[in-house]
Amino acid sequence: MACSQGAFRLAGIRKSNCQDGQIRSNIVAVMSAPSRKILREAPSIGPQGSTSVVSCFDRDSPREEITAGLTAPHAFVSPKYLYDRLGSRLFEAITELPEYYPTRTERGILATHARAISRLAGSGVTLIDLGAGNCEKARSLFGVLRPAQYVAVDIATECLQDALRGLRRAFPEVEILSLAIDFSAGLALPDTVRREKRLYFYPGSSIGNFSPGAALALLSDIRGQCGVGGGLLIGVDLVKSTEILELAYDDPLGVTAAFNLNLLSHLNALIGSDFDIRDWQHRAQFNDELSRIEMHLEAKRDLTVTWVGGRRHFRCGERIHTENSYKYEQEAFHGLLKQAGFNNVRIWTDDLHWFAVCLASV
Ligand code: AVJ
Repeated sequence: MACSQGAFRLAGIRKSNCQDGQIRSNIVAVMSAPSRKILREAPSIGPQGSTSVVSCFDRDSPREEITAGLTAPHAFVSPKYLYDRLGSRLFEAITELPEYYPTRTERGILATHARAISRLAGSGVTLIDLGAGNCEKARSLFGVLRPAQYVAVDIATECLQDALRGLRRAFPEVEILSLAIDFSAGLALPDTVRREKRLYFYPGSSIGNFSPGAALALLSDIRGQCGVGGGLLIGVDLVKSTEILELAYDDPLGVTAAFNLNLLSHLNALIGSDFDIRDWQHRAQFNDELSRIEMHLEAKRDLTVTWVGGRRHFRCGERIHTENSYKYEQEAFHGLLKQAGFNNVRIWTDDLHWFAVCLASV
């Protein structure tokens, strides 16, 4: 599905059942660079068990989208706004915390099973890295996997360029591309991406930001794109004790708190709001029923926030929901991959069964 210049295409409207029985409509739009308006589903944030919010907003001015979330009965902001410059650096710091086990656990699984992974994936794959970031995880596979082409996809590509320079030097035989695409708004790739043996790589349990229904839609999209001979290599965080989960998202050093609170400075810069960070505190809780970590920002006193185009009064203790991070039972995630149309699934985990890496093919 090549994406022609300047085109804006509504790829499809799907309805899928969520785990909580709610019907979610998922509007997926495919767009190319010059298009401004995008239609998408905000990654599963919203009041508990509610239907998803479908937003139509201007790419360069997220004001309407943010206003809609801040003025909703249960205020929420999409987790994508956690990642401004400082936010991306704070996230990198999180991945080095002893309490934040996902990054190092996944790295260990990939290192231990790199050979098995490349044997199953075959040689000369087109490795498509969704949310490449600093490319560290894909890079760890290069030595054994030897991809024919590497495509680094990310919304923010400044950080990506430095990483790619190093990668090009170390692996001159691999063709390396970078694409600035918000793939959660559609997976269409330009014609420069090889069609043969597409291996999508989606590490870090980023799939956990989506509700199970939206995750299924994304996995089905990937399944449709990778075709026969291709596949998906995906990392997913598994259910474990509430204590371990909550410590990973509320570390004693306060790095995750800073990461969450920094969202308010990002909003101040984006929409001219007057959030005072000192009025808010970080909250991270495991929601057992929905099997997800929820991050919120909680008002420490009664206050009013004002911005161009809106205002909102918050009572002391009232919260803004900023992120969901779903945790899966291994069997449930296996089921989701099968439902998405992947018939062959291999799963590797660590000794403690905290994290899983899955290789799925058609
Ligand atoms: C990047 C979405 C995988 O959910 O664990 C880390 C983001 N939030 N600490 C996660 C995050 C708070 C992270 N993902």
